[in-house]
Amino acid sequence: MEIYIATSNLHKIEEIKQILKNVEYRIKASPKKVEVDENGETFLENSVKKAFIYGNILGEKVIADDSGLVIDYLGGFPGVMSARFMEGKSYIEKMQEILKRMKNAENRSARFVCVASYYDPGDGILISAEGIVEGRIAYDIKGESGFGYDPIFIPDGYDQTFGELGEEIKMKISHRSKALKKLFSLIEKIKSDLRKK
Ligand code: ITT
Repeated sequence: MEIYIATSNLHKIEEIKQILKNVEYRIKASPKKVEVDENGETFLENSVKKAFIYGNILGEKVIADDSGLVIDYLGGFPGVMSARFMEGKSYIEKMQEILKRMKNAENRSARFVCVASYYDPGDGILISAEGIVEGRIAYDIKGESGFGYDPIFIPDGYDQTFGELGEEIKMKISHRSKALKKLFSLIEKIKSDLRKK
């Protein structure tokens, strides 16, 4: 059985395929790029919206991911705006701007949040799960691994950014990995409960 990934972000596709390499489904990139107006106020709202729109357009089972970096000192910013903040500028420029806004910040606590949603347009089942990795914002941009804001995020328990820590550690502890693992255990549980009825 196949599940398509409802995203146009190539980095997410790679991470999701890696995280889900042992599930019993074949995880594939969406064959179509679908425009979704991500105007929701929460990760949950945008995640469900992406899953629902992609699922209905493709007519296939899909998983969507809405995620972002939540910084306490900036009142939760960029949060759901993580992708659209300073749109058109490079991530180096975006991270420089964040570090500038946090120049005097002692409280550097932050977290990456991901809400992953599964939608099957065949039976109408929609399931979502959240994953969070707590950490702090670094003083400098460091490391080239990963994508987006990885070079300024230091997860709890480590002294280096996700950009420096590399793929293997990120895959173990990331928001995306936690959300997807929870999501797939829920899918199994709900489907098996429904089969018993
Ligand atoms: P889709 O909507 O097509 O999935 P997107 O990149 O627009 O792609 P989001 O709206 O979920 O996805 O925005 C997520 C943004 O949050 C992403 O572009 C990064 O800037 C940031 N982000 C999320 N997860 C991240 C991670 O693991 N590492 C670094 N930055 C991340």
